[in-house]
Amino acid sequence: PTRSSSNGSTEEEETLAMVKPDGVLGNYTERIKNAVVESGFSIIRETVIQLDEHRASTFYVEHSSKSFFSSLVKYMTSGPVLVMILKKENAVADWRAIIGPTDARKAKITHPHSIRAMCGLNAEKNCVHGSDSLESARREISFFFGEISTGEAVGVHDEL
Ligand code: IDP
Repeated sequence: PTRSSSNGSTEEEETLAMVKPDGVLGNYTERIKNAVVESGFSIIRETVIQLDEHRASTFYVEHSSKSFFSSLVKYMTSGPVLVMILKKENAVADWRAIIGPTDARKAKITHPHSIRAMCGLNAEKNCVHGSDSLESARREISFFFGEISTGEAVGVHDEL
């Protein structure tokens, strides 16, 4: 539900989106950014970075006991990633809906118009990330961008 603040404007939300290494290396970045903008998100900040093993492991620490963890870390460090803060009403849930289910093979069947159906390969190499809750979004935004996340600048570009 849309909440209204006292001045009558709708409250917007921020989420963390990432084009994973297979997405960047497969040249899907522009298509994904087009989908972002066409879906009504503002890109508040963006940066291209190369994750190292420690940083990738920390980002996915909740999966550290899973059998696929070492493979996941290897995948996430296999090339650069594009990290973006996306902003709009209901950003967290809407971005999750647009990227589709985790397993890109299933996405191709059940959500053929999703981003993971477009550029993902399987349950691991699924080309994009989206925060799964507002709490995760806050944690992930500060993980990549520090505490100063609520800027108004659009398209700030600080690629490494
Ligand atoms: P999500 O990215 O859709 O939120 P999570 O369950 O949080 O999915 O998993 C994080 C990431 O770990 C996935 O995006 C995918 O890259 C990888 N992953 C998840 N499940 C599997 C699996 O069963 N095998 C291999 N990799 C997986």
